[in-house]
Amino acid sequence: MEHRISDIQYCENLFNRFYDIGSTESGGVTRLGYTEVEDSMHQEFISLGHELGCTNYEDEVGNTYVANSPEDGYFLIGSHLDSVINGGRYDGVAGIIAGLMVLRWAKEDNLKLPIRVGAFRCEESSNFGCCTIGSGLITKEVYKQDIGGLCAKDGETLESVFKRKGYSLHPSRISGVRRYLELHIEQGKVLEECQTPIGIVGTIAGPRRFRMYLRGMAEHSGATPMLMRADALCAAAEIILEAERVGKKEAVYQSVATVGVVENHPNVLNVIPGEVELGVDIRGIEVSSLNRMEKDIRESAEQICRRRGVEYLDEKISEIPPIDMSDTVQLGLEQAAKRLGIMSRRMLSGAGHDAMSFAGICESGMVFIPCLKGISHNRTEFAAIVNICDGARVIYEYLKGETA
Ligand code: HGY
Ligand code: MN
Ligand code: MN
Repeated sequence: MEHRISDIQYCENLFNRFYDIGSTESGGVTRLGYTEVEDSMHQEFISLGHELGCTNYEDEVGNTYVANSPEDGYFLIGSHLDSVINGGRYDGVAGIIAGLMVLRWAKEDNLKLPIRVGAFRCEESSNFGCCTIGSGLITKEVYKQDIGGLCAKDGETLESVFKRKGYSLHPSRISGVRRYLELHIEQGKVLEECQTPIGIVGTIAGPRRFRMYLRGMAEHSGATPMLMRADALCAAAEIILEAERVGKKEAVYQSVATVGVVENHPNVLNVIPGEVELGVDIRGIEVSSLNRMEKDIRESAEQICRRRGVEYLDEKISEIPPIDMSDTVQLGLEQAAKRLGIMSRRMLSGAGHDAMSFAGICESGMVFIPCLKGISHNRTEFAAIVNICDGARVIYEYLKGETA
């Protein structure tokens, strides 16, 4: 789709206003949830909203909203401004930029539609091990249990962060949301490979996460014979490969399994690893496949540790089921793309998103745009400004259709 130069320039300006925040030496960004860096992103978001003549407010868990009207029954365009460690600059940010572009077009066209853009805190599991904390708490859809005990990378508990910032772990549920819409980079290769500018998400794969605790025996690496060891890291190595094997077995159901966290203690050259913590992330769109993976990985881990004389303990830290987006919204977005002459395709999301939190309280939909080679959660993540404009236009066209 052809875009006005002014729209391309505005989109670039928005991207550049966030660009430097949380920059790392290796060229990526680290903007962990519920940290001062994420606060800076939210401050920039508020300034950009004010420049559009919008108001802003913060909810009880620190999510920030920019609104063109105080009216209830509003359309909420959301995403997040936190990132993984040394991640890219488009994951989440592209969705917030799209929301601001929609607000600007609605203002230009004097469109009488209450629209709010929401930046949800701590969407990534990188800081507290759990994802979509801001949107999951405010919708009361994800975290029914108390998550105050979750520990950030720096050791502070979520409860302590909330106390310090005056937030509540038990907020009133968000209200007045008529539809939830989110634009996001695909974080996969499908759109790029099939040269389609717009993806319309049908189902978001459900993420389940576990911590595994392995306790062997820390001993002298030189004086302890090979057959007399309880090496926790060797047990972990077997478990990691087993998780990969199980994930590959279930790949036919679009499931995946990853061990993304390995904490080895004491992690020094001349001591046999005594204790290891693993973080396991499995995803899938079929609950039966998720259940098989969970069972297989945990049972195998227990057997591996028993055989090696290593104590084993695990705990599930989060489980969100596969979530379907609204059929009506999917159709509406598809028709909007068609009216604009932009090619679109229905697709799945392997990654989790704040839209998971909203699907249970209002009709929700997601628009994907391509990212270079499907790379994400990596400093080389890249999406073209014109693709962000395409996606934002589809959302705006959908909203205009809602006024008819
Ligand atoms: O991990 C995810 O699925 C997302 O990037 N939060
Ligand atoms: Mn992400
Ligand atoms: Mn994201």
